Amino acid sequence: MCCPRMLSVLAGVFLLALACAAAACAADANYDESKVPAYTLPDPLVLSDGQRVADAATWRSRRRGEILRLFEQHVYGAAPGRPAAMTFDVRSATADALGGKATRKEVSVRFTGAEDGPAMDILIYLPNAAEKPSPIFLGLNFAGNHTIHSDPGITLSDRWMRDNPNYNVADHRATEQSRGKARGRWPVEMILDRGYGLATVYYGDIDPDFDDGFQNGVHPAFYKQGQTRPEPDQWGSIAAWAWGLSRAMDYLETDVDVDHRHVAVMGHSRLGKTALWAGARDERFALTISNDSGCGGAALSRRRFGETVGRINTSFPHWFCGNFKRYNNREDELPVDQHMLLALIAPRPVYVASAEEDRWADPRGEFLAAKGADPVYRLLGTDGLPAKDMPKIERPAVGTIGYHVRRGKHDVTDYDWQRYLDFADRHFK
Ligand code: GTR
Repeated sequence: MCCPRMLSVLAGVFLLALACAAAACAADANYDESKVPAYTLPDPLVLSDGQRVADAATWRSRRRGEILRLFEQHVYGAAPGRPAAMTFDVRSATADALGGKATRKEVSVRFTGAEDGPAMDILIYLPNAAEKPSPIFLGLNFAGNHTIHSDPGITLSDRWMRDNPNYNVADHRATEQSRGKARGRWPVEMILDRGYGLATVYYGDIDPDFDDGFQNGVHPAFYKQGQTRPEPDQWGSIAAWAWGLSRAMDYLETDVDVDHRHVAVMGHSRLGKTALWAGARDERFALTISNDSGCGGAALSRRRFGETVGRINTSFPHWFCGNFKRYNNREDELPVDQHMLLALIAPRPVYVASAEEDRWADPRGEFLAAKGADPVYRLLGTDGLPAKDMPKIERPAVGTIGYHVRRGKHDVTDYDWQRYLDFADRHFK
């Protein structure tokens, strides 16, 4: 029999479970540093045949390629190359946007060249006060280009998006009230005032973020005859989003107002994982920024702190390649760990940012991955990460690898952007 008291306890437990699921705080997630299991990281400077990588030439000619292929095969999946028939259509260019501060462009990229095929829209702001061509930040956004600023000149996205009352998205469509809803994460004026441009794309243009067996988004356009979903070592959604960033880079290379040798690729959370994979694969990205990317991004998988491989593959089966599921609860069998993802970016600058309260993303695991990439950065003649121990809150450690942990929660803040702008100044100017 259930007495009223028991009923209310049961209801309480149920509500707690719901709240927990919403906050993605798995009841079984470990947040206790003393319970992090002992682990041994694979050595980025040992070749698969056991030989040591003793010089930069061996890293370049042999080891980098080995690690890249391991991440393709076991983690993100391999993506196709640049489609030969892809087209760019500059749909608008306005020199007096944001009260004269910026030039705004909107560019449609048709991946297969077909009008009715998969496509993405790039929104670009360039600083009018600075010399052109401008260095630029490129990042995917979560809810449409129209959310990054209230500028009425931005085309309102008509794509599928996740329902979200905070963003005024209903029936999977954005509304006029969605404009500017993500502006807290995109300080456009601050970026322009520092002399940088900003380019952004709604990630759902490339692949809508839900598990539909890869029937929508870019994947089907690249299936071989008779293929209905990617092979276990072919691209999942993160690899597709990263591929989209490379296609945006293809456009930026053609834009005379953009300094395409100084493009910084940046992303938050799942899009931070994406920015890292894009920066790792595509050496045209001069600088890479990971904001709170966590599991499958900058955090070491073997620590099993906060979100784990098993948990992420269960919540988001479409993010990684099929083979990655083999490593659910078997992290030690992974032939790589995420310090090797950061090492793939070497010697190009990489910045890893964590937030103190974002334990789900494992701040310490993100720092340790940056530390684990340091020997590769040093072998390649850079200063790597100048920090022996985890830096204190809001005391960034900055070399060719940068790291900070700021106060607060899982988010992108002005504090983060100020550090990224300083980091870009340091390496671009
Ligand atoms: C969470 C996921 C994280 C992170 C985050 C986000 O639910 O567990 O890995 O990617 O979403 O992208 O906001």
